[in-house]
Amino acid sequence: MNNLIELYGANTGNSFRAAIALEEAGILYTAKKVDLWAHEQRDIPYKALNPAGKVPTLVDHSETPALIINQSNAIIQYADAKVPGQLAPIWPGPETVRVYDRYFFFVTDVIAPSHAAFFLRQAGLDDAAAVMSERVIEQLIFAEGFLTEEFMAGDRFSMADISAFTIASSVRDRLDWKSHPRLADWFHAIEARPAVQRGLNAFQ
Ligand SMILES: N[C@@H](CCC(=O)N[C@@H](CS)C(=O)NCC(=O)O)C(=O)O
Repeated sequence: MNNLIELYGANTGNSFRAAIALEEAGILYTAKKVDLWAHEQRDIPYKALNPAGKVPTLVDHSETPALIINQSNAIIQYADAKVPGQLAPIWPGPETVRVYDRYFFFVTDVIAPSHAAFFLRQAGLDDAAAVMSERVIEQLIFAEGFLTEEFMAGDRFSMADISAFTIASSVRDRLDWKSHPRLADWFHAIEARPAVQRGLNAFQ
């Protein structure tokens, strides 16, 4: 626990992503649960930190003025910059390039369609939402090809595993794991990591 760094979040993939990144980087923080059902994300004090009324939000009071980060993937970048070498090999080098390449694959080609599916469903466009949801599954299956070694971007855990794991978790009931044993083994190995478990339980 560290009162200088606060992570506001809830039991959602975006919040888990941020918490897992802090845990894997070994950054001490205080988790602050935002009750989405009670619409706390829309309360004025919280919206002063996150005008979009979304989770997660990281506040680093060790900086003056306090550093406020509203995007889960920017929180991953923050954790990587604060403790270099934990979430990606230190730049430059081909291993680092591969980590960033795969990380952005999950951010833009898998997580983004999943967000799009959510909004299409909310708009009542169920057929379009289904196309986007299917795309998420297809892209995760495609990513099984990345697993030539133990992790999504080589032989060490990285931010690519964080982005991949959180989106794979959100569709775990729809993925045909039996037909994708390498993906299944990777998923279970990531899920079993103590820091990942701490991140998943941060907002209980
Ligand atoms: N791009 C943002 C997305 C954040 C986001 O959409 N958060 C959702 C939960 S997954 C949220 O706070 N929803 C509450 C609401 O919209 O009222 C990120 O990656 O952090």
